[in-house]
Amino acid sequence: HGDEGTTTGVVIKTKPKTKKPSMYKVLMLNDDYTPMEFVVHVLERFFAKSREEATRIMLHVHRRGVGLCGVFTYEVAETKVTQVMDFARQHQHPLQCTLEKD
Ligand code: NFA
Repeated sequence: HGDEGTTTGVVIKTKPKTKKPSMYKVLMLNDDYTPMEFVVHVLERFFAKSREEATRIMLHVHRRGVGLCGVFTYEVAETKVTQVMDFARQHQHPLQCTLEKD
């Protein structure tokens, strides 16, 4: 006789090894001293924003207290924060930037 039955077996499901990286928001905080034009320059220089978009974000931070500069992987976000803080300090402005898990 041939095989009368149906082959059975346990299906082993494996996970794909790659996974999407956690993303982090870079936020900018308002203060009373940093000039508006300096903030616009920072957004253009470090976040590749157009003049229009940079102005929109700056005014949002000015009016609401905090605003989103961009969302990046951890290493990129940390680098942006460091670059902005160093640049602001070099120009003696108290501008603050922070990172927050998305
Ligand atoms: N509030 C600042 C001012 O009136 C402008 C500012 C905007 C500072 C956004 C920091 C962030 N000069």
